[in-house]
Amino acid sequence: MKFQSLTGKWQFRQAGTEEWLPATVPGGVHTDLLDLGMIPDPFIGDNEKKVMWIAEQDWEYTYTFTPDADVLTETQVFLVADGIDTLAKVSLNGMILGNVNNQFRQWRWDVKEILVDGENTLEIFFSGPAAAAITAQKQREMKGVTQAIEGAPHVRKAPCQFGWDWGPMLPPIGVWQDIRVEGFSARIEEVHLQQDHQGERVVVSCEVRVEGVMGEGLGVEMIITTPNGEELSKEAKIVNGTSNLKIQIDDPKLWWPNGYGQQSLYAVEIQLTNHQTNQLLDTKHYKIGLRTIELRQEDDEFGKSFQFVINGVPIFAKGANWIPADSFITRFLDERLEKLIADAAASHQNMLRVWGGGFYEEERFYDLCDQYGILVWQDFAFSCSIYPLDEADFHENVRIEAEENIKRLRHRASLALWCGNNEMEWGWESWGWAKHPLEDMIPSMVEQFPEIRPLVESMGPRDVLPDWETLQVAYDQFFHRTLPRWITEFDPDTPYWPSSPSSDTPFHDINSQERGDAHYWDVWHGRKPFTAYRETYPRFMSEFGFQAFPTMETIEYYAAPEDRNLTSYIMEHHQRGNHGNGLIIAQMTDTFRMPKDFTAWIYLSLILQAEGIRYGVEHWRRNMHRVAGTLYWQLNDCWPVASWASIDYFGRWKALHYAAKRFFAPVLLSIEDKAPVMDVHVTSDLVTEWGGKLKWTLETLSGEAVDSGSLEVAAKPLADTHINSFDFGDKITPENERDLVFVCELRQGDEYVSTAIGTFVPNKHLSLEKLSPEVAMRNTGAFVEIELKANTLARFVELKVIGAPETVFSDNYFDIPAGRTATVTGVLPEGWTLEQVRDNLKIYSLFDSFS
Ligand code: BMA
Repeated sequence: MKFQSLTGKWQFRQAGTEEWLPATVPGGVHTDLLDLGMIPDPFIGDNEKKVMWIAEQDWEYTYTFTPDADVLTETQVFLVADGIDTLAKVSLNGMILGNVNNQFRQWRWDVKEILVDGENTLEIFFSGPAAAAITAQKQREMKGVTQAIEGAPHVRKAPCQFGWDWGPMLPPIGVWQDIRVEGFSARIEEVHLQQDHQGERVVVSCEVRVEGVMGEGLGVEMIITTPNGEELSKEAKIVNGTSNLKIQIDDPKLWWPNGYGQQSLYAVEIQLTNHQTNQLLDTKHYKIGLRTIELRQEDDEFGKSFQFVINGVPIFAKGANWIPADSFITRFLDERLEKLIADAAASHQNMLRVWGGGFYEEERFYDLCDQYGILVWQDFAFSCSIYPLDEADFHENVRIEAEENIKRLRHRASLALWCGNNEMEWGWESWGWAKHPLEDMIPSMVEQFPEIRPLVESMGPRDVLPDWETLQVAYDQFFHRTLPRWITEFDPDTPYWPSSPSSDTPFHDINSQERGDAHYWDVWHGRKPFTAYRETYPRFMSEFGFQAFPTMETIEYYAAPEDRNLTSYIMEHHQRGNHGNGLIIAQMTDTFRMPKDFTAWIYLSLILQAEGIRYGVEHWRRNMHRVAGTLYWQLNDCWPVASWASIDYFGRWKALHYAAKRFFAPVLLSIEDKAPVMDVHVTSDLVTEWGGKLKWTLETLSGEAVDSGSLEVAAKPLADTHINSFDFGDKITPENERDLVFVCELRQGDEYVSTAIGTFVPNKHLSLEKLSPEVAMRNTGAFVEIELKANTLARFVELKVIGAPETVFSDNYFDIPAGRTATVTGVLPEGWTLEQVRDNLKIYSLFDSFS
């Protein structure tokens, strides 16, 4: 195979204008205009509004090139685009190759007869996606999310790019992935790698499909390189364009999710050779991990389980939901992507859900997930909307999209689940997309009982689409029959789930506590207290979340000093959730005292989010015999904004991410606080028993023990162990409850493991005092080690190096009980000395937020 890349320096212009301007491919209009300094940074202030016109306009891109002689002389020559975003007409030398209309598909055109020896001109005419969506919506109304440009469901493009409750309305436009010319006589069209685990060995099989000129001597070879560099290979002939090969691997090194073992990967190379001419025609490279996967759904005392089982080990899924990492993904550097995945792994996450409102991720994303042991729950790209699945063209477009992406990703070690969509079965069940069966009776009931008229009128006008029944039938057909059939056909080894959330009992009880997965939003959208999490026992919690502002340095990026007030126009512009800032404020006052200034507001919002999610996760982990996973909403952001993310757009850890590192730890110490009773648990994700010691004290905030003791801990493997129930009913009184806390410290031998604190009143009522820590700092190679000894109970201690906001510490926003010493490490900022860190270290704790 001969390749000629067509990426690099192109030209572009707004349709109807004269002048061509320099462009970059892969890339897009927004980033090209930004590079030219022709638009302001859309992420600052309300600049988004000033650049929204871009997606309403049409744009032209052009590239002139001379084909390489060896490409041109091949018998087959194709122009291949891995991704075009989204609505475009592609022409070569004035000949139209085709109209494209799907961001998620690859496009291939035979250009053998069109390419000339000499200069060729490729032109791509893009139609504005916002304009197209709005026009299509006028012809046929679909339902979508309120924070998005109308009509988005008509366009096969990442739904959130049109706007979301955390994302700007800036749909990108451009060639967003590789584009090239391919010349070949025959090529590998398709490879299907499968594995059969037979006790002490694994047989890897490979089905190869070849396209092009089928000569006599065509052969294929599979070469597997084991993690320790050994090569195994097998050859076979191509017959009728296909071939099947098998290689047996003895003593396989299994691939495990993060926390359960190594992520051993085997390199697989497939070579297509013409043995008559001794010519290597094409090669493909893959990395596979040897593992079995099962989504175990067995009847049990609670209903039906929903448990991922890898290599026979039931996994408690710990993770988050993943959204596109940048509104303009083509500029997102590999290093930044790796940092996000590494940060997920560093907080003991083992699963990310590639949520259906984004796009099927790029290869680099899955490479990282394979490498870091992050299982991928992969949604198809449908979210919170009604799509025109009854339209033949739309359906066919989606069919090709699904087939291509299933085939592209099915060999991945990290791929754990195919899921039909995000929250659409929920929409049909309870968001008023479908009419209630009794609804047609309402007019006659009003006639009969006039007194109910005000009630009926207060419910507002009916909002169903005129053709909702057809659309619901199309939904049912697609997600419950068609798509699962395609999965069985193309990837029978990966489980399928119709929607998230779902109980797999179509349109019925979709957020059930008995079966399937659940999304629980009553704490955020419903304004219930964090304690409400403890009333839920889903079989798998695939979404729940609580917002916080991004870190202060990130706010400083988008909000000028005069805008740094929670309800200012700019702070509300960078908040897309309905009443978002109000919900934060309300929940905050249940837990904390009124913040004294803007810095305190931001700090409190961060620790509030961390506390809320901790509260939920600890409860579900304690109930791991019933709940098999929690994925909080959401890991990351696509622009700087107030959101549910634990890592903000610039990659800075919010308090939640540090909390995740603690509450997802393989051995978790937690307190189920039901003041005055404190139940202590140790939950373990280890496969062997864990032994340690628990030291507990009931003490004053300044550290005088009222009661204390210690207990041996034997934590059962892959289970929760209830250590003890402490009833302090006889010790806690209205007079002392604000000055007493229950402190648990877990150790293994000499090694400190963790601390948990239970309070008898909300944090806001604790009689906290100012922390004046003794601070000691040391340099250990590239690291700085900080020791803090607390004079009084310090809650949610925040460490910051002013001027180096990217510094990640081994822990942060942690508690230090009085008299104890906390030790944390961080990477010394590049070019900094220990002295500089000392001078710029800011220590802040809960007390400082109100006093
Ligand atoms: C769920 C998600 C997203 C949304 C989030 C926060 O509904 O699937 O659609 O951003 O909650 O509201």
